[in-house]
Amino acid sequence: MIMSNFEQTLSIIKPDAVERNLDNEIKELFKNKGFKIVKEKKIQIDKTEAESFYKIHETKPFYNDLCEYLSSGPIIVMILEKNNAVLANRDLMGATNPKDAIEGTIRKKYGISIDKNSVHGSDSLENAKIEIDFFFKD
Ligand code: IDP
Ligand code: MG
Repeated sequence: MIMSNFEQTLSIIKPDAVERNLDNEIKELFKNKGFKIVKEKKIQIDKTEAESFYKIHETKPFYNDLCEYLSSGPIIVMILEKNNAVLANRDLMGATNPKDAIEGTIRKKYGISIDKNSVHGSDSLENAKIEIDFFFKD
């Protein structure tokens, strides 16, 4: 029996990548890996929205900088869909710190530093649903 595990996950192309006009290249990497971009929009969020989005990190020392950063410029938020999308996206993104990211990953290719690491991706199916709702609930 073929097990199918079709999922949706939330991806964000972060300000450092949008600023360098890397959005189309990054979208191509997703498409080449078999992701369908179901919805996408280019937006800029304010700091309060960033604080809400990253609430799980509110006790971390980098929380304030992280929220300042995510709200510092335009971002592209996308719903990505494919089999095992959550894990497949985490694999394609690479390690949080681009220094630790392996060859072939987005963060290895484009990440500048641990904070300017070019992309966000949901870390679980449960959080994917919450994050998709956060940006696309209408
Ligand atoms: P992830 O983006 O790989 O899921 P998380 O641990 O969820 O990593 O952290 C969210 C974001 O916070 C990271 O993408 C990164 O931009 C930033 N971040 C994580 N750890 C640090 C740190 O130690 N210093 C500065 N920024 C960090
Ligand atoms: Mg995370």
